Amino acid sequence: MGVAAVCLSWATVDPSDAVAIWLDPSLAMKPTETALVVIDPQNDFLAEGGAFSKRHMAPSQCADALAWSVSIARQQGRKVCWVLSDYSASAGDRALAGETHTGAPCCVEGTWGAAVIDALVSEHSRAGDLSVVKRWYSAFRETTLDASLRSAGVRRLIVCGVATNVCVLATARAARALGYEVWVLRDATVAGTAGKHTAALRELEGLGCSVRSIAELAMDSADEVVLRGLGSGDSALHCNVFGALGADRGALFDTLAHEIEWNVMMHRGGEVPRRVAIQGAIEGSVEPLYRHPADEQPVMVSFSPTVDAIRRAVEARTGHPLNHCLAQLYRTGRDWISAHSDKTLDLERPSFVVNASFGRTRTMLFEPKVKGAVATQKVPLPDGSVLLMGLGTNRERFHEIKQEGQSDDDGPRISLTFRWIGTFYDRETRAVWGVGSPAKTQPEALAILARRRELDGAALRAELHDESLRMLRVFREENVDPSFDAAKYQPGFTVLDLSALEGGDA
Ligand SMILES: O=C(O)CCC(=O)C(=O)O
Repeated sequence: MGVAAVCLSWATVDPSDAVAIWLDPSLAMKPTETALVVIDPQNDFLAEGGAFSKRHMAPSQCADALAWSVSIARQQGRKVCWVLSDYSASAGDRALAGETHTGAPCCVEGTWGAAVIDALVSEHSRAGDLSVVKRWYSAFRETTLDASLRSAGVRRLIVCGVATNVCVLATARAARALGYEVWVLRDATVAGTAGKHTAALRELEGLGCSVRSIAELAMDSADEVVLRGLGSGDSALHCNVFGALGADRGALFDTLAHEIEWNVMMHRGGEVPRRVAIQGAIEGSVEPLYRHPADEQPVMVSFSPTVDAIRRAVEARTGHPLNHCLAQLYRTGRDWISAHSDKTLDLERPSFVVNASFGRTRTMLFEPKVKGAVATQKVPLPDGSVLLMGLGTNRERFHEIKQEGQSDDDGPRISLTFRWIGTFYDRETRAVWGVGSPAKTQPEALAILARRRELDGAALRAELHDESLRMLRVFREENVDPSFDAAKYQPGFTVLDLSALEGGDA
């Protein structure tokens, strides 16, 4: 009888799904059967000046991470459950009643410290959310949380918040004892030290919790999810973008790794710690020209088929054309790109600089150019994601991908950085025209070349040297100035690169 019942229910399932469900029963869970449980997103824990926030590492990064987790969970149709602490002395004997482990008053009802952090105020307790107030470390102790979750049909909890080794641990432990499946988001929880955070995550794994990342949460559905307001507010991360290309997760990485011809690129006499390739919309002998300080750039080739298909999918998100792609292969976690701002000399404005990511998730740091002006943001770049970086973010913040991991066998990542370039170069005539050149049209560029042909060798070398030096100086200014005005690039430059400076000034 049991066998017949099983056969009947399997008969209603698509065979490929059936295999997945057999491999991982949790895949069968509906989004509404899972709840993101946000623990203690309160000023005393995470805001500047909060009683405990100094005891937590990078509270502002945790605040961002919580806001992103809530946004992802909502877009995926999961429940969101808010857990706030009230440790008021008036809460009575049967409560922590101000007796936190440091003895400091914390989350006293009605105070600023007990209020929800700014990053989450507009999200907190929306219609359909669950919410409890706890007086102990565990969100289940003397609350209605278990009853509320069960009546909402929730079976899996995705726990985030503070602190990893205190309330997150106590709540996850209680949840496991009550029979819930529990995920803990390692990059949306925080503790007083990295050591305490890591030890608590290990303990959580020992309790049977699955420790995951925000990127894994975002990838835990086929649908696109979008995190807006990143960087200076004009940037956004789109996850799960390429399902329409029909590729399984990871398949695009393999295709790109083989399809693209990778090159070594030199900068300041050394190899950049990545492999690179440049592709673009080449028409006849004319290509889009993107200039930045580098000793040399690989020769541009036409878009290869997969890069072109990805470009078109990305254009549907930017709403403007993309005619240039810098492809980069981070061979292991030891490959990296240093903190910099993109040089916007040749960009159409307004436009986005777009990083499409494949393979291993790496983290993009958006760091303020003026130390301490705003907190650094750490944006995960999952496989199949597209980061649209606005030019305001590029102006006000550096972006960087740091080394991570300890060994060379860490997984690789490919990024495709697409740009909308408004400067053009003719390989046959060497003419340069468009937004980043004093020549706005091809005939004007040819006229400049004709004038130069009249110069003697020394005069020509001096002119190209001066122009290159001016270009380098403005590049350097753009790299560090958070209020850089692109008008400083005017009237523009005709040199392709900084090679005229070789032997001095570069
Ligand atoms: O790999 C990435 O996603 C970032 C690349 C980047 O910052 C750049 O090429 O300027």
